[in-house]
Amino acid sequence: MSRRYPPVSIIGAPTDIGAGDRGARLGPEALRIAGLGEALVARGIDVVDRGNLDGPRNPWLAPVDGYRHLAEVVEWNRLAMEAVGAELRAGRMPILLGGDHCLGLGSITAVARHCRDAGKQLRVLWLDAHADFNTHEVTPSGNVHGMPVACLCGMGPRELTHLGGDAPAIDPAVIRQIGIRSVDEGEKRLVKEYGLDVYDMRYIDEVGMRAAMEEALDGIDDNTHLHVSFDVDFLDPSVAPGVGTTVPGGPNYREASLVMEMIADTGRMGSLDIMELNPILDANNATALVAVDLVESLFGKSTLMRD
Ligand code: 6HN
Ligand code: MN
Ligand code: MN
Ligand code: MN
Repeated sequence: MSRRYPPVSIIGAPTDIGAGDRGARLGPEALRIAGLGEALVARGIDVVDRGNLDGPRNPWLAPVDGYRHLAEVVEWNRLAMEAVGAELRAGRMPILLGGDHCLGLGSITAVARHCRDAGKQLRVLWLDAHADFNTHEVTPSGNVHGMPVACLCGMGPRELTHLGGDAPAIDPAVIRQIGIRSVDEGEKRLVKEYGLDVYDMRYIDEVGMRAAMEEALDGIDDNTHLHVSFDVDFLDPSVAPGVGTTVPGGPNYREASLVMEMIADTGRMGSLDIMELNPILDANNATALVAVDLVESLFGKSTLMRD
């Protein structure tokens, strides 16, 4: 093995509180059954599974003032923030298993705090079909999994924007969004206004995944903490059908492998979210197996002979 990785802690967040379909609450178990922990151990990594966070149940209600389940979303994100923060303080790499992508808010709020305390430069790679930059005014659904990036940038309800104390938790300039191909009308205006660095599928088709990733990773140095927020719907639905919000035209298996390998090559990944896997919509846990395979690539497994 060519590279050493810090010790890893797996944290399950079994909830679909921010999603439009139920089932992502089963994601952590599906990833465990697909062999996530064992695959990392087999790569020589020290892995501890902390088990699951225990948050409120999903009451499955209609939106109120543009948000579904806001109080429960806040509580799940508080739990995620505390669990991720504790691992970072212990010098370990947290892997947060969603659960729906609203949890990226809690996870990245903790990572941002850690970077401020440690004097590290933060870079967030948001691998997703969606920009997740909605607000309660423009959301078509009220589902908070469509809003975490906006909340991190200071736009949203105070309980979420100030989850870690200060708002905004991050500067939009630290974010690189990759694989984007579904952005709602009002959301598009906000993405432009905030100047998010978006590598959408049109751009990836034109320049190729390698060039897009080189740009997205440009400027990373020894002092960078790289946070990877991997929404499984980033992948083309032909590769990953087991998610609630499939969007055709995503990265295929080879392109996704290259993304993960190029991230691994930086050696700077310090935290990871694996989000939106919905085993109810999957077939024979196939999407979980693909996700685990790609996470192995994130930890240095190469499809080429470079190990
Ligand atoms: N995700 N833009 C849509 C919405 O309802 O806001 C879909 C969001 C999907 C969010 O996949 O993490
Ligand atoms: Mn997402
Ligand atoms: Mn998505
Ligand atoms: Mn920078």
